[in-house]
Amino acid sequence: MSSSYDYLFKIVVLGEGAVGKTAIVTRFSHGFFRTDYKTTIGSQFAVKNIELIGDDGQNVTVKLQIWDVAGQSRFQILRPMYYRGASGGVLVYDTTRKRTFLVLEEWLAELKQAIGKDIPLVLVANKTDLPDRVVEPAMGRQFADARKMPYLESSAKTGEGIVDIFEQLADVLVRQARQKRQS
Ligand code: G3D
Ligand code: MG
Repeated sequence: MSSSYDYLFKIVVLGEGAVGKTAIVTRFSHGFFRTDYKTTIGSQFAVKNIELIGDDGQNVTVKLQIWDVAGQSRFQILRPMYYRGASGGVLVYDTTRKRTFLVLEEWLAELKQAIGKDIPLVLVANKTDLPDRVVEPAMGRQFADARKMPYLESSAKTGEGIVDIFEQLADVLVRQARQKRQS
C-alpha cells in the first residue's frame, strides 16, 4: 500500500459533548462503533486517506488528519490551539438533544475567532438511528443553507452517512486548493 497522497488537510470536528464526535471519527477511521468511549480528553486525531475523482477524471488521494476536539466547557481554554491550521471542519449536533443544535452558532464563533477566517464546513445531524428525534431535518437544513454549508445526516452507530461527511468535505477542499493554485 502506498503512503503517498496529493493533498493533506487538517479537519477539526466540533460540537457539544456527547453529540458523537469521537464515535464518528472512530467509525470513519477504523470502521467500527464502540459504546465505551472515554470522554475525549483535550484532543486526539486520526489519519485516513480517501480517494476522490477529480474534475479531470483522475484519481486524487487526500490524506485527512482529523482532530476530535473535546466538547466539554472545561476544555474551552485548550480548544483554540487545536483549531489552528485547520483547513475544514465538521460541525456536529445530536438530533435527540435540542440544546446541541441551539449552540451551533457558538461553536462557529469559537472556531472563527481561533483561526481568523472562514473555512469550509459541513453540518452533521448525528444519531438518526434513535427514535426520539427532536431536531427536524428542515431545521438543520435551514441552518446549513443560511451559512452555505452542506447538510448531512449520520448515525455513527449504523455507519450511515459517515463516509459521506468526509468525502464531501475533502471534495470541497480539493476544489478550493486547485482554484488557489490556478489564481
Ligand atoms: P463526543 O465525542 O461528541 O463527546 P461520543 O460523543 O462519540 O463520545 O458519543 C457520546 C455517546 O453517544 C456515546 O454513548 C456514543 O456511543 C453515543 N453515540 C454516538 N453516536 C451515536 C449514534 O449515531 N447513534 C447512537 N444511538 N448513539 C451514538 P455512551 O452511552 O457510550 O456514552
Ligand atoms: Mg469525544
